[in-house]
Amino acid sequence: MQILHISDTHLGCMQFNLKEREEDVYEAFNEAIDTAVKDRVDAVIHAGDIFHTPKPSGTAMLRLGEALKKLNEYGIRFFFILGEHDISRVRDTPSPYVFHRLGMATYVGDGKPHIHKDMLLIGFHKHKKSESDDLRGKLRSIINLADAKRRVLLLHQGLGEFHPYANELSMNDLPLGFNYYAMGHLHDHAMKPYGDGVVCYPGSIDPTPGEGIREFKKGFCIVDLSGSEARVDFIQVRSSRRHMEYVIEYERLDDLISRVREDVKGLKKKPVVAVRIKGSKGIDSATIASILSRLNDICLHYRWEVESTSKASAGRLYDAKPDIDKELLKLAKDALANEDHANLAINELLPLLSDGDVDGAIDMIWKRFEEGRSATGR
Ligand SMILES: [Mn+2]
Repeated sequence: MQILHISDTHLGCMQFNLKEREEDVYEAFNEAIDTAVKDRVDAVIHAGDIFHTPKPSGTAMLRLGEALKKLNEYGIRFFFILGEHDISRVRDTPSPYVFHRLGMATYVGDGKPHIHKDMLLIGFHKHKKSESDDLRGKLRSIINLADAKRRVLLLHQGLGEFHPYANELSMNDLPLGFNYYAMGHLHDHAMKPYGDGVVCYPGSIDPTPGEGIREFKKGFCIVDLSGSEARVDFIQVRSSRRHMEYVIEYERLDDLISRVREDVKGLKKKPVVAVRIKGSKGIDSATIASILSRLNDICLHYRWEVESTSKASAGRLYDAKPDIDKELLKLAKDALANEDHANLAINELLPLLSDGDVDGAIDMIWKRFEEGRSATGR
């Protein structure tokens, strides 16, 4: 029994608003699907954040549909749960669920046991941090793992042991008795042994906007469940567009162009480049912009920032900003003088609007308005 575990594909995601970056994501996804076919795996399991937004573009829907069609042709079943990016905050059929309804894939985020060959799959869709207690209860109530030989649990949650700021659950909240804990949500690949099994995040398949520009290794996992222990192979995506980081003194900025030119030799795709310029005085932005404009022919995209030599650089975080969220909510409460309105603004509207989902935000306001109207009996 061999499965391909993938997560956080964010189909339709377009880093820097560039069409090329959207294509990179599809290319990475297709690599995973081609590997599933080539290795004749018994199933593909997706641990959530299939699409980048709850209302994906037609192209993103089509690319998933094409992948599922191919898997179906080879008799490989696709099982999935939903991540927060897949779930609309208004009542609507989640986009990936369409493929479940059409019989092309199987949704397993309902907490019920699903049997596939000699494997038992149980999954839960993403639960918000405020629903963690509810999810813990559901996880505790998983008993009687039937006589299935292989047992796999799918979750789209942050575990504190893997990321201190994304601690929706701790590993101890996971029920024992599974051979493999197929995780999604964290975008860096990582795994740890737990009980008689392995807890594994494959990570995102390509950098998403929140991840910034940094060197990376992206991929998916081939998991062999034939033996008593799960054997996990992380397969790196080969088509990834390189992200390159350069740190350079302001005075030596001229040298950078030839250095980058040398480094991009042999690359199939023009890279994305981040330049961190060090220096303390006499820094002129116009000079920097003019020198770096020569990167335009050799890079797809570049960004630069001046790093004051006296200041420590801030860490990069994504999918995890509990303190900022809390602070925003507090400011909104102060400004609106109404806790309900502040919650609506920060927890419901802001996530929709920051994804550019204006229709979703309008739907949300209508829904609230109608709920309010029925509550007052009018
Ligand atoms: Mn994600």
